[in-house]
Amino acid sequence: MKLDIHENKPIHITQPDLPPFGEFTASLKQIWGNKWLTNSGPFHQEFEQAIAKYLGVKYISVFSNGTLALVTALQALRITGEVITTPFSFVATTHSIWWNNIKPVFADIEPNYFNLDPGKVEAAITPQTTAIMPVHVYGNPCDVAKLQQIADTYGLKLIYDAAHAFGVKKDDNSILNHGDLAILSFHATKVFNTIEGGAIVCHNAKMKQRIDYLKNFGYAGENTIIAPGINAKMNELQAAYGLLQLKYVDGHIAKRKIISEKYRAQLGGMQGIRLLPDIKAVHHNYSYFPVLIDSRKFGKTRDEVYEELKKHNVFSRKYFYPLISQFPTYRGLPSATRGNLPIAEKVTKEVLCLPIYPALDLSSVDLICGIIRKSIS
Ligand code: T4K
Repeated sequence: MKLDIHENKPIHITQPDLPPFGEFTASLKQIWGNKWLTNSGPFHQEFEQAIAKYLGVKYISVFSNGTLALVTALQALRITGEVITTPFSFVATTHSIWWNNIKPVFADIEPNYFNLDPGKVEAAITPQTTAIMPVHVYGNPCDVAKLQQIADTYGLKLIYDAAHAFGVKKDDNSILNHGDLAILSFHATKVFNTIEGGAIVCHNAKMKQRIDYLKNFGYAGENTIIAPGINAKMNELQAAYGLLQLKYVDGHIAKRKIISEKYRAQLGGMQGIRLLPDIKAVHHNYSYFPVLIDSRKFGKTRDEVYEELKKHNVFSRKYFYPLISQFPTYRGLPSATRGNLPIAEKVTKEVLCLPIYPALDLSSVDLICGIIRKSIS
């Protein structure tokens, strides 16, 4: 196989999907006419309604980004003390806890899909625990039933970081309907993007109103501030762009599925390479394509494969390495002690996410798999 087709054109882990330029300029024309740029304008309102319908959720409040949505979710539920969370995520998950002056407590992940292990969550509960913040890593659903059972038993709130889980359904029900709140990210690198953006999904109108107040400085009417809110509003340009994206996202997910199947066909069964199987009852979004490389069986380490791909201008990513608990900011926490999170510590050394995005052509997938195969020959 020829391995040099892309020598001059890098293949990144992802590439954002953009709506047709002409459609966006038409929206911009309207915004220029409205002279309404932010603070819950007409596009913002229309987008919230449209996206709630698309996702199959009752209430949603859109944000300027996912991190501020996480920070605000903890405020909305008045979380204090300790929050049990996963070390195997993007660092924003734990940062949102820290920014609220709450102590993050790391619990280990389960070995199949790398989500928080409910048994380990239960073992980490103390009198200071007030909430659990799991992540649906790579869009694969957590064990929502068990986590809810633990939350109910111990009187804890459950806030899902669903940044990777746009459009994911389990048994035909949006995964976002689980927990007290679920948070989305619409960052450029996500399945659905509004350039930057995010959202909180909630289950009743009162909670939506509280979240809407909090993202707008705590304003409840012209002269009333009900809490020390923040500025986390999505602007009209992002909302208009998001409305257009909704028309195309199903097609984008369908293309991702084809790419994922191509990777599976090429890499499945390769000695030392483990893939995460799709789950039957789940409508996946194919947001990431993680592989685990067992160096003893494969003959090369994850880092060697990463470097080999890089030599060919293919930029895979080690999502998530290092673990959040291994960063200097958090490694002093008792729950971050080495040996306390054995599964996460193993997975973080073996995992590599391969490029996946709708515009990635199948010949590039062949190329990437060819480089991986050739790295051991
Ligand atoms: N919770 C979880 C579980 C998350 O994964 C994230 C974000 C959050 C919370 C926070 O949500 P936000 O506040 O971000 O809404 C990226 C993203 O910046 C981050 O949003 C994402 N998770 C994380 C997993 O990945 P980086 O540092 O890897 O991104 P970057 O800039 O290196 O981009 C990756 C590649 O994508 C580039 O090499 C090329 C391509 N790219 C990127 C951008 C931004 C493009 O082609 N065009 C672009 O505009 O963090």
